[in-house]
Amino acid sequence: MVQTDEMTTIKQDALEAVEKAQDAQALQAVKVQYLGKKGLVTGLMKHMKDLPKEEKPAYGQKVNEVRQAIEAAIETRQVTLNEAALNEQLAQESIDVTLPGRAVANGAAHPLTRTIEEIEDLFLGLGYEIVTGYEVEQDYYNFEALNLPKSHPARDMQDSFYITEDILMRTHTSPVQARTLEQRNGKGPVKIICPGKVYRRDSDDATHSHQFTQIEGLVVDENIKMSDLKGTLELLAKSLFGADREIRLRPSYFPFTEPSVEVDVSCFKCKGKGCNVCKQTGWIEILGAGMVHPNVLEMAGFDSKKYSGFAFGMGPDRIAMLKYGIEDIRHFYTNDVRFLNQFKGVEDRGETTC
Ligand code: FA5
Repeated sequence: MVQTDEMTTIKQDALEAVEKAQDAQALQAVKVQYLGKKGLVTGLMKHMKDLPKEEKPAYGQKVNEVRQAIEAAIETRQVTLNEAALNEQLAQESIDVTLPGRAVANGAAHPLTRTIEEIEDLFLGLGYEIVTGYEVEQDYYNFEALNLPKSHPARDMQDSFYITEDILMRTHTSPVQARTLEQRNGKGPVKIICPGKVYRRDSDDATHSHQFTQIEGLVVDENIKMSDLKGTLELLAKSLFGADREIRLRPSYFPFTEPSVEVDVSCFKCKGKGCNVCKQTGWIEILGAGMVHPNVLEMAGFDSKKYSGFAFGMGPDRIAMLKYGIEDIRHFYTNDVRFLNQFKGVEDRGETTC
């Protein structure tokens, strides 16, 4: 029978072609050639119409057997080819354990973090607690509780980002002292430092950033005097900038301290002779400070006749700039690894004298 011979030939050719296929692409071509819509096996069905009715079922069954045999062969071949491809890939990708390893890119502490931690270490050693507050703060704690009522002109000293009429991004870390005093229910001693981020509507330049850091210090107890403040700040200056540093206090104004001072440290570069770092003055301003205003104590529930205290607020950004000779504050906030890499292995310049 012609159709049966043809069927046998097609089957044998197909099985041979399957065995010869060397990759998935060749195997797919064989599949299309024999089993595709216009393939040879599909073509065999066309003979059906010429067959007597009684032969049609048997013929159809045989064509199906041929199709199934070819499909099974393709499937088996596919598994073999996949295994071969995997083995070849594994052979090519074998690991050479004798190759030298790749260097690990390790980081270093950010100069600001370094400076803040150095200051924290000093004060922890002096028995201070670290207290953190809220960056989104109530107007009351940021200003009013610090002796700055709503219409006070000194509010202009700190241009603020307001969120609502009564909520703002804190402009300094001083609200943490107001909150802490309130929580202590009029009972001393209080001895805290408060590090954190603060925000002001200052336009950014080499020494100003709209976001920067501050560390607040507050000590409240019986008999706290200006000399305690001076001694503490002297220790801070020597610790940060070297044991031979001196400080000087200049009269200043902050609504929450009375008297208030600006604190300068003798220039660590020229030792007071005058240079570009200290703008030829021999002194560098590092912070604001003063004796806690009695109104601040009273508003927080402390008896200002019994208790007195000192407070100070410094900007670690500017301290880090001085310590590490960084000429632009914006470097701290742009995360440029070329800048940050320079601080790998940098030792602190200051000596801790306590
Ligand atoms: C204050 O913020 C007071 N709360 C500090 C204080 C606390 C005084 C307790 C008395 C008692 P002042 O506005 O001067 O003060 O800011 C303190 C420090 O923050 C400055 O010495 C400076 O180092 C830093 N600073 C201020 N504005 C900026 C800014 N835009 N960018 C970077 N640092 C700034």
